[in-house]
Amino acid sequence: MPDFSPSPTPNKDEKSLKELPKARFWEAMDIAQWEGYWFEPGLIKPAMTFKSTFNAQNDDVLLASTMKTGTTWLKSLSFCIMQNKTPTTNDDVLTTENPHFHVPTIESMIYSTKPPEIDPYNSSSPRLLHTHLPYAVLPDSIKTSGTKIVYIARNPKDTLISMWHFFNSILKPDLDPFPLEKAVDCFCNGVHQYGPFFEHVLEYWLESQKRPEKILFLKYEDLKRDPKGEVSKIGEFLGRPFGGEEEIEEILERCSLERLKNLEVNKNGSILMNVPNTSYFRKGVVGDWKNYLTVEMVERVNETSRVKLEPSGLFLLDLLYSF
Ligand code: PAP
Repeated sequence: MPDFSPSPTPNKDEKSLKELPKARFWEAMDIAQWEGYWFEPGLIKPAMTFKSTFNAQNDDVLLASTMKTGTTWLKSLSFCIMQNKTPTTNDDVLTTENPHFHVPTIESMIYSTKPPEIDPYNSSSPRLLHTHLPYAVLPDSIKTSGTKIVYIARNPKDTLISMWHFFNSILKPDLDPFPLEKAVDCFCNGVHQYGPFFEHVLEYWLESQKRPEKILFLKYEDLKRDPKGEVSKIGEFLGRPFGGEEEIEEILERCSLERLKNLEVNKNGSILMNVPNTSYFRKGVVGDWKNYLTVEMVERVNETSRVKLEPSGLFLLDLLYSF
């Protein structure tokens, strides 16, 4: 892995990092804006290094998502699919480590509590990797090689509620939750980790429309509605079609929220600094936003989504439920 520690004589990138626009997320966390997106500042140097040095190969697979849209599920499913076998109980590696260990998120590896299963910069292909970075800053080698990208998006209201629970538990465990009205505001203005959400999903969506053989664009709600159909689609896309329905059922069971949540390895410890493994697994339902958002909040998020996504043919609102 490249060295991300500050150099004694700051280089151009390090100097320019200091000049990036800054904001305070939820009055609790500093974030900085790079290439139009907001990040916890420690992620920006690894993101720059990834962009400028990563050498993708034709058979690499990159999973991509913004936060809280189903990353952990997609990592688990893709990991099992890429293993290309039906593991017996004894060699089911999902029981040995959290999915984020098996499929590292490239830019946040510096915060790993132990080195992830593979070093993206030094292991040979095919590599199964993940990033939360927007499409625009992906390395050119990923865009121009045969590397396949699988992106997962989610209803913005459920994403927001998932994010609200997550950051409340991480940033404010002993305090009252951050006011939801303000959280809606930050979300719609795009001032949050890996935000703006809407531009993030739109970039991948547009690219997937241009190059469907390169980017598979999934929706969390479709995976919930038709898990077998969607998992079969992932297998086909990755060149690892399933032999039969039982194989798909087995993988779905292996990667189910209930099962993963109750594995010892996910009930304890932390794969990334300050983030308990338990926090990746909550309810995993569609439409939980109804339990939290007021009519005004719903209208604000819906309107943002309608204006920003729907003219491009991307519909993420209430695919299974209506308000
Ligand atoms: P991340 O961005 O921190 O990696 P991510 O995995 O994208 O988080 O999203 C977490 C959401 O996925 C949680 O949703 P919730 O807050 O609405 O409940 C989590 O419960 C859900 N999730 C995690 N694992 C699974 C799974 N195996 N099946 C379905 N949903 C899951």
